[in-house]
Amino acid sequence: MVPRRISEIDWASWKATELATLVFVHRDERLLLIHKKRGLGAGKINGPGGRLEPGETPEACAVREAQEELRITPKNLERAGELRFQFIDGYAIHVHVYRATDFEGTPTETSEAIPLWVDEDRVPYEKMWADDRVWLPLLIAGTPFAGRFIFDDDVMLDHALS
Ligand code: 8OG
Repeated sequence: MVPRRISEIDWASWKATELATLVFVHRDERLLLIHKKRGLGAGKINGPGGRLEPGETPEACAVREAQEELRITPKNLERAGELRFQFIDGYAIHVHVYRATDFEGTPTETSEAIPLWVDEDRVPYEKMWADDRVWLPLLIAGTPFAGRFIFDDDVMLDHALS
């Protein structure tokens, strides 16, 4: 059966196809976002991030992805929350989300992303993944979160947040 509701999945035995990270630099009431040029979610606004390489820790992945996508090194990463996504085609991704208040380097456009600073109260949710408006306000407020989501392509069918 293809699950379309959160309650139809046994989350205790749920396994992700892939692990990934996101990192949001949050400084002076602004967030450093990216216009993503390629990969899953190309064309959307997001935070820098991507999938783990073999043997890599989530934190190391978050730093590497920010370096590759924006040429910056985020400093003093804090765990902000985690997100579990089940797509109805069977793909599943588990995302560890980090927040950083400092970074080294200058945000620079790369082949993967264009940097974008936004005011924390003007986040362009209409250009982001549908779930982001559920949990990004918690990251901005400094409240830990754990979210579970079911997607059909990029349409969010159901979610639960704790
Ligand atoms: O390697 P690639 O860049 O394609 O990895 C996918 C990235 O997209 C990874 O950083 C995790 C992130 N991502 C999802 N789903 C969602 C989502 O619903 N919201 C946000 N903000 N990011 C997501 O895979």
